[in-house]
Amino acid sequence: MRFIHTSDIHLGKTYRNSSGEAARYADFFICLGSIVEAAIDEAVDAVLIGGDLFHIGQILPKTFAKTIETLQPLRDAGIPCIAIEGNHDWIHRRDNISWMEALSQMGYLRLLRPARTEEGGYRFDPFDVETGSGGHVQIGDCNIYGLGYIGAQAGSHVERICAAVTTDNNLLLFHVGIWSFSPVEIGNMKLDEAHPLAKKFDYVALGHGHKPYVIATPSGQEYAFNPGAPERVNFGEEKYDKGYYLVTVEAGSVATEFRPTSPRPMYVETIELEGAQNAEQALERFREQLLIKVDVAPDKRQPLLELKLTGKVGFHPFELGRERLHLALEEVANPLHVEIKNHLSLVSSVGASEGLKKSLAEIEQEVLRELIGSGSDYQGSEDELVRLSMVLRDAVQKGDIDGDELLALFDGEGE
Ligand SMILES: [Mn+2]
Repeated sequence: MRFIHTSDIHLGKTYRNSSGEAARYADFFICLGSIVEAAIDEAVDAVLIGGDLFHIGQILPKTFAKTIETLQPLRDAGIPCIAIEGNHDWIHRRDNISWMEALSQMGYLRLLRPARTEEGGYRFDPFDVETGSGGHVQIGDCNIYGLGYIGAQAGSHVERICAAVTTDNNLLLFHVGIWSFSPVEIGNMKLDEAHPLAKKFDYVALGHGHKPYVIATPSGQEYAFNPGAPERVNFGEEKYDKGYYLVTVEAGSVATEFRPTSPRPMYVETIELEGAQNAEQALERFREQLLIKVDVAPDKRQPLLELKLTGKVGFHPFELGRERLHLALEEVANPLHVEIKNHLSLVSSVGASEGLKKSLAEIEQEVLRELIGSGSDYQGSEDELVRLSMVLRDAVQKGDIDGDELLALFDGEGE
């Protein structure tokens, strides 16, 4: 038997209200489409999806329609798509049919779910095409079993899972992470807890962690494989290998090949602006560093960027507002979507331990001078602006002018 094992497709994910919303939404369907195409080219016997086909349980109707469209060629080719639910597909309302169940009833998927016995054991009923439900499906002489997402107790269920399987040539679909291999912090089990699975299953098809990894018994027998997400789903995945497994199982021996996919470029970078005196200088350095860090060759797709701005600067960090940064970004990196974390701090001279006996007026003027001086446009005119501010303050405090008269005062000073 030859099959493709993929997982964590996350259809429906996008950046809401971002100009790249539509293109980003399409990324995940394009990615699944490329895997479907490969399955047909390779004429595999099945496609296995280890959970998180969808990004959320309650998907939009258009996501459902696009999923059908993307899976249609697989169905037309007669290649079964065998799937389990992940934590993202999980639907808590039992009175509602889930989108995964609907796809299974319509014949686009074979959604595998175990039943539970009264004693707390597992039972894998044969998959029924009519109802689109069951926990076990046979392809050739291979027995494929499906567990969804169990959560934190997964490790303590291994014994019961193995006890429910009495056939040979077994495969298991399991949405669970393995501690120290999986980058996800929840829904994991310990490595030792997983090993008994190797006795029962020739291949455990994992999903959950978006980073690929392989699990072997202490004697070195590889038995559990996590392909990771084939597209970059979240920031943090920019350095992971992206792809899926093409697997051949023959008489109990397993051969795997990791086939790369083509995810959208993603960068998570720190931009160091330490010591920039004004916004212009900072923007210049921002551009220089982007050019070095982000590869924007014309044949590449528009990248996804997460940028952290750091350093102590001589102007108010608010001056590097979204609009100015976005203009510079468009010029230099042309990103599809960008998230900026502004960690800049203003160099402060107030509170420095010089002359403690200052008059209130002096302190006021110093504070004002610093505030004004931290605006790049006002640098060099601090004294004039401090004096004007004091005039205005005095006039307001005396209460003898207001509104238009205050503005007239500005005009007068400006001439
Ligand atoms: Mn996932």
